[in-house]
Amino acid sequence: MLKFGSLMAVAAATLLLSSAANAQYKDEYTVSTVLPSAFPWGQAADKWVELVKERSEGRINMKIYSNSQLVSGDQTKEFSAMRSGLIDMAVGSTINWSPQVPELNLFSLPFLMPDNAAIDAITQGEAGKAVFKAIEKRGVTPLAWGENGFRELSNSKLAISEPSDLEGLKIRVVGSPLFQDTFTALGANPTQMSWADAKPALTTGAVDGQENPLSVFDVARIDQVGQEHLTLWHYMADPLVFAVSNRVWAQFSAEDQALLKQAAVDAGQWEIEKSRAELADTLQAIKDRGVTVTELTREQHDAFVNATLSVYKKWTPRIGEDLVKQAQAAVANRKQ
Ligand code: X2X
Repeated sequence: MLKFGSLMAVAAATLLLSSAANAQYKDEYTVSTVLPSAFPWGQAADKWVELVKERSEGRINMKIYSNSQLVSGDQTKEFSAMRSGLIDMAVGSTINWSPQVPELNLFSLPFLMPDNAAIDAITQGEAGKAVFKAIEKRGVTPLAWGENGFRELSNSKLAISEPSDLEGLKIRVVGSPLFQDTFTALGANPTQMSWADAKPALTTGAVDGQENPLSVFDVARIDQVGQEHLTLWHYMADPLVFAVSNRVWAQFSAEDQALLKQAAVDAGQWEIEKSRAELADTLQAIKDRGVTVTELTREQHDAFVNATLSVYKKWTPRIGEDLVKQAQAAVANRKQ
């Protein structure tokens, strides 16, 4: 039996050890996002920070830097900055990280995921696990999924209901070269630019159109910069990933790693449910502002699918044949 004195010594040593471990913790961890708190994306990050603070009783503090400010507005640099330790954590879009993690282009394949059940079948299944492994292999620890949403097409010129309507239209596209290929296949004239540059370019008419989820169109008031036409084509959706730089991750105790992960899972689930539930009201608000909303018939939809098939041919080898097949099978077998 241990004497009281030795017990005290053990207790003191434990205290020392745990304070030594805590001493490695930063006073504050940086969390990068593109969109701030007015958007579901920013709210996902807010929720994560709040849950971690609460559950760690204030030991782990995170501060959000939105508008990609930690990478001077260039959202395609976020992943590299996290990998190199310049950014500790992020809630990032699969699109913005795909230049460094080619597997993430999976979600950008046009018309791969027809509905929410298809997104969930991929993220919550084997394909989702394989994508997380790909992220981890490149220096970042993924913890949970969130959602930016199905990206719909807007423009200032005409109601788009078939691929030929896009002929020659200048469309702002996001960070992965895959989007250049999709819009080129449709006959449009795509220009890649950051979110920071998108609204000014729409305002001056440097571009005619853009694609983003309804929540982004609504909150950023894209209708106010002449985007009068909106086509609901659901051609892709970008999940969000809650993640921590591997270097920072390794400094947390196993308990705190579990805490950070569970808080991310809970925040992600909360945000996905919330943003899906808000969608109908958001669409109504957009219509109420006088935006022409075009929905596609099955035939019109299929014309877009056929026009973009070449993207699969070029990008499947880059994403990984097995991963694409796995995702397609998950979608085909999804629960409705
Ligand atoms: O830049 C965009 O369009 C945005 C905000 O949706 C992303 O960061 C992918």
